[in-house]
Amino acid sequence: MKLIDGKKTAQDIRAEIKAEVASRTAQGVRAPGLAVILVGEDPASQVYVRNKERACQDAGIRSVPHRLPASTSQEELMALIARLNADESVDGILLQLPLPKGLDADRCLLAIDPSKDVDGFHPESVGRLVQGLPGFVSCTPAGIIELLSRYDLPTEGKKAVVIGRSNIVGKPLAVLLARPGRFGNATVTLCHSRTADLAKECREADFVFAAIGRPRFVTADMVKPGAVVVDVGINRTEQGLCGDVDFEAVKDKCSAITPVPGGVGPMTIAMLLKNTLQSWRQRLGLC
Ligand code: L34
Repeated sequence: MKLIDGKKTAQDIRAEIKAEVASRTAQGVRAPGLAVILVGEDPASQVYVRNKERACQDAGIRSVPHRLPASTSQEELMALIARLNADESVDGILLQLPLPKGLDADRCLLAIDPSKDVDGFHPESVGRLVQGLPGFVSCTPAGIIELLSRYDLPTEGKKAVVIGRSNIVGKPLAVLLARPGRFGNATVTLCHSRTADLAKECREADFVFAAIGRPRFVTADMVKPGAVVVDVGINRTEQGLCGDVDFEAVKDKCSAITPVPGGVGPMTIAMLLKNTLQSWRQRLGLC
């Protein structure tokens, strides 16, 4: 079994980004800017946002935090987004999800300028992804494809099962896996809570992507020997952080697997920096 080290791969990518930012800023180009909006006090979101801000700083990306109370109104949030859209020094706008009750995430995401949509959640970005047009791809699915590519685990011609149909992970990941290319061209099955026989679908898969949000949901009997298993779950249990895959049981059956923590999570952050870098290049005409 090969352990797919997302933490190490993310560090490599962050170093590449840092080098590019350093060489451009040394020539007098302004640093990339990412606005990070966090509404309320969700403890997991606070951890992720802190990790994102630290990664930005480290890479020479100016991160501008906007921490708002859970009592923030929809109109206040819309006004902030409008202000960030108009701010020339902001290349990317990140609205950390989920939002507190009473706020309409879809309305907010629709208000973000698609040219600053480094999270890839705007309907225009999603539409572009589905149509195979250039645009921002959401960070978690993009990070997964990047891992497959850097570990040379091609999906072309293989059967891929994605478990979970969220807008953030499952749906865009299924689209990416079906795109042309060596790390696409898979025959994709998108499974969810109404799938008739999920264990059977998984057992037939060469690649399993678990994004359900249920601790140790994927068990050894669901995995074909030699399959590649990617665990997208981050579940907080009494025994600490745990993925959607029963790692200890599955690790000896598969050919490669991502751990939790240290797998897909750090890649999500690396891809956010990469999207911010891409936006900065496009906005400043550095290509
Ligand atoms: N807007 N909302 C927006 N964009 C995103 O891309 C996200 N996501 C998801 C939740 N909401 C979002 C994230 O940032 C999940 N997510 C995320 C980011 C980072 C990590 C996990 C999820 C991460 O750093 N994971 C570490 C462990 C961190 C911990 O201790 O909890 C890991 O090694 O997996």
